[in-house]
Amino acid sequence: MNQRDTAVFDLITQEKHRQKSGLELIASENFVSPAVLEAAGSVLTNKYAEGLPAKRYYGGCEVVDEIENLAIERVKELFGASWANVQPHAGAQANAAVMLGVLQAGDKILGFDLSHGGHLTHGSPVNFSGKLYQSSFYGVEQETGVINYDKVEATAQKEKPKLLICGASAYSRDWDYERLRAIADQVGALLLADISHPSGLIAKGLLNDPLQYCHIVTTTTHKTLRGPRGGLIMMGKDFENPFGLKTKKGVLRKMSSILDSAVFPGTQGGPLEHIIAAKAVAFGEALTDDYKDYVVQVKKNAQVMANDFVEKGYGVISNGTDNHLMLIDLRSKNLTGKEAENTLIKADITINKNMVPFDTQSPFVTSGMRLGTAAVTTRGLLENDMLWIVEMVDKVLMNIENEKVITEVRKEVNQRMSDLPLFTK
Ligand code: DSN
Repeated sequence: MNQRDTAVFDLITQEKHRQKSGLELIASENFVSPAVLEAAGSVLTNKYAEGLPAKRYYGGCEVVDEIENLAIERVKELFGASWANVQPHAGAQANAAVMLGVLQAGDKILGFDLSHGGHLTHGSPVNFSGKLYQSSFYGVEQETGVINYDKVEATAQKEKPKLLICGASAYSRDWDYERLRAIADQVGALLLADISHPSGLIAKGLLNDPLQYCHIVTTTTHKTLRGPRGGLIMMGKDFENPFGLKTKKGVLRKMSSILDSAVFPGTQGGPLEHIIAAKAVAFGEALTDDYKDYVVQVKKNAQVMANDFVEKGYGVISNGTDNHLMLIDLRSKNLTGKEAENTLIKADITINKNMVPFDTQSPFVTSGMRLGTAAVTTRGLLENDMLWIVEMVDKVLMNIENEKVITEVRKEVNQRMSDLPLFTK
């Protein structure tokens, strides 16, 4: 039992080397601090704690209760929320719990089209959200790459969804939550914002505030928020449920109680208290001025990167970005997303292929690639480095058959990145 499991730990060492020596441009990834990593790898993984702090189904939860309360209080302070549940294991689980809490099977939902930058859990037919509920979608305008809220309103009027969902995994523009709330109110829908991607920028006031207008907000904790892999649910203001659900004493149940029950026992078992501790550490970090400097730099870096791609003739959707990511249509370069992803990885540059709005390719091939600056900014890279990154990406993409050029780029990338820590500050 004391023997080191070299099969696994050698692979972990290899993965650490990969992360250190390459350029991580996947928009949904980031590098956590040593403190977040320590909490995630702690003995808290040993503890069962089904239930909520002070209302558990197991003994010995005094310490994890304090940890979970810390995570809840910190995230409420960070976003100005009045209520939060930090147990969802991931963003998908947070969305599943919200839908279980506010919908009946067969109810209508309206979300942002996956092929325009939306997310699987917002109604895709291959996901529970599209199988259990009747989904319809809104998208972006072909000419601008931006959402037309008049069209969202028209679709909402036609479909009369019970839940209107906003948020995306590949949309680089800010959201008009105030307008979306007005639309939701017109049709009697609840409004859910899934802010998984830009939540770190929202927390520090660099983008519009969804908590002011949306009934419910979900996010992952590992993207711009720079915590462990996980999810959470929040509300700006708790409210009495509009479905007439009552407590045993005959009073209307609060949404917070319905959502808590939808997480456990509705959709999950025991919470991952080691991950909740790591979330608490990450939220503590996100409350600092250093983190504000970080997200400001993430946004600056994304703008410089997007502008430079535009200058080099790449089809950046909506011609720029308000957040940490950009979606690039490669058709003007006669490339597919699959070719770009597969070639860039040979130079240790990691991106993901992505559908672009009105794509003519399948999801396995795609016409686009998605890039983000959250991870490279954590490594300490600044605006000038973004110009270098675009130069490296462009050099590879313009020479996809030229192994010599690709090898040269890989060496340059490795040389520049290997000396930098994964987490700067
Ligand atoms: N897989 C995440 C992303 O890359 O955006 C969303 O679930």
